[in-house]
Order: sequence, then C-alpha cells, then structure tokens
Amino acid sequence: MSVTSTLAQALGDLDEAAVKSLVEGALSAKQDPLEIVQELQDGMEIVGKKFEADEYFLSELIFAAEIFKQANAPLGESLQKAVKETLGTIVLGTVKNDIHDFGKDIVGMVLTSNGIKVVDLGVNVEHQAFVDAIREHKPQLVGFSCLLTTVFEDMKDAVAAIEAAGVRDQVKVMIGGGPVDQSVADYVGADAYCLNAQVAVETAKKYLRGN
Ligand code: B12
Repeated sequence: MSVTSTLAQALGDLDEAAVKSLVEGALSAKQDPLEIVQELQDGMEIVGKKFEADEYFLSELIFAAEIFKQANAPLGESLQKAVKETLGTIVLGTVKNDIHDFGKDIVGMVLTSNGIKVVDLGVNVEHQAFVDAIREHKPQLVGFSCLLTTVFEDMKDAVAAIEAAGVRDQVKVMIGGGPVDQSVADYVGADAYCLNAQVAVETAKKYLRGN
C-alpha cells in the first residue's frame, strides 16, 4: 500500500497524528502536493460514507474537517510557485445555501499557483453577488463549488441570474464539488464540470488560451 493511500485511510479513521506525520513524510519525500490533496479528498470520501452509514455523526464530520484543514496548510505553501504570467481571472464561490469551502479553497489555491487570478466570493454566495463580481472584475471564468445535492437548483438559478443580467456570454461557467457530474453541469447550464483541482486547471487554461 502506498504512503498516500494509507493517508486516505488515516483521515477516514480520524487518526489526526497519523495524518500529520504522513503528510510531512510525503512532502519531505517530494511527493506532488496535488497527489497528496487527492488522497486527502479520498479520505474525506471515506468519512462521508461512514457518515451516510450512521457510523459517524456531525461531530466526526467536524473533526474530519479540522484534520483536513490542518493537513492542507503546508500543502498550500508547496503549491505556491513563482507565477510569471497572469493568464486571466476567475470569480469563484460556493453557491447559495452551501457552506462547504475546502474544495473551493483548494481549487482557488491551485488556480492561483498556475497564474490565474482568483476573486474568491466565499461561501453561501447570493446569485446577484456573482453578477456584481462579473461586472466589477470582468473575469473570463466563473466557478461554482457545490457539495449538496439540495443546491443544484441554486446553481441553476445563479446561471439564470448571470444570463438575465446579460453577461453570460462574457464568461465560461465551471462547476465542481462532490455530488456534481456532467449531467448536473448540463442541468444547471454550466460550460464545464471539473472532477478535481487538476482538471480545473486544465479546463481553465483551455478556455483562457482559447483552444
Ligand atoms: C467536511 C464536510 C463538512 C464540513 C465542511 C467544512 C468546510 N469548511 O468545508 C462540515 C462539518 C461543516 C459539513 C457540514 C454539512 N454537511 Co458536509 N461534508 C463534509 C465531507 C465529509 C467532506 C467534503 C470535503 O471537504 N471534501 C474534500 C474536498 C477537497 O473535496 P471537494 O469539495 O469534492 O473538492 C474537489 C472537487 O470536487 C473539485 N471542486 C470542488 N469545488 C469546485 C469548484 C470548481 C469551480 C471546480 C472547477 C472544481 C471544484 O476540486 C476539489 C479539489 O480536488 C462530505 C463528504 C464527501 N465525501 O464529500 C460531507 C457532505 C458533503 N456533507 C453533507 C451534509 C448533509 C452536510 C450538512 C447538511 C450536515 C448537517 N446535517 O448539518 C452540513 C451542510 C450545511 C450547509 N448548508 O452547507 C453531505 C451532503 C449530502 C447531499 N446529498 O447533499 C455529505 C456528502 C456527507 C454525506 N455523505 O452525507 N460538512
């Protein structure tokens, strides 16, 4: 078993000390920080499944979130490379009625380290706030993060608000988050669905370079 899959399991088991030392070990072994992020994401997947199976409750979810946050702190530093050019701008936020922000923060961090300016609107973002930010910052991209199936409708409404404001053709809308897939992107009227931060970077660069 690789160090990183052990890492996913350690997070799934809420073994705070093991997660900390495995991340430190992986970083000093010069493992790609994005791979480590992916393993932590897999660990959160295990936590989510245990929550669904009533093995974990909200307190465990909160504890897992705390471990995840601490584990990610040194990764952010490793991801910050010398950015030579700014490729473009993305307005990013977690949609209305949703307060999950780890996925959004990771995507924002990885996009920033790849030369894309990130305007982070935070969580539980009103539809109109996306519209206002498009007018103010003139981004080429808008990103919605969504972790709750109950907020698909909010994403759809946010896209509709952007459309109604007459600025839909100025931006590409990218969406991501645990329960999101291509069919959700089609349903809400987004341009692209991104499985993870790596795909987010590839997709953003494709749009910004126009190929
Ligand atoms: C941590 C967590 C929490 C934490 C959030 C802490 C925080 N600051 O974010 C806390 C404890 C606060 C929490 C609260 C709740 N949670 Co919660 N939570 C989770 C958990 C375990 C992990 C989510 C996570 O952080 N994953 C790690 C990140 C890195 O992954 P990610 O978000 O998917 O992001 C990656 C990609 O998706 C993509 N991506 C993400 N966003 C974007 C955006 C763009 C633009 C792009 C391009 C890509 C992209 O890139 C990221 C990096 O690779 C999930 C279970 C799961 N497996 O998802 C449940 C889960 C999402 N929660 C759930 C629920 C039900 C809740 C609560 C309603 C619980 C309650 N009863 O109060 C509340 C929500 C309140 C609200 N209104 O939002 C359910 C949702 C079920 C559903 N069908 O919708 C889940 C699935 C658990 C479960 N299995 O039941 N939660």
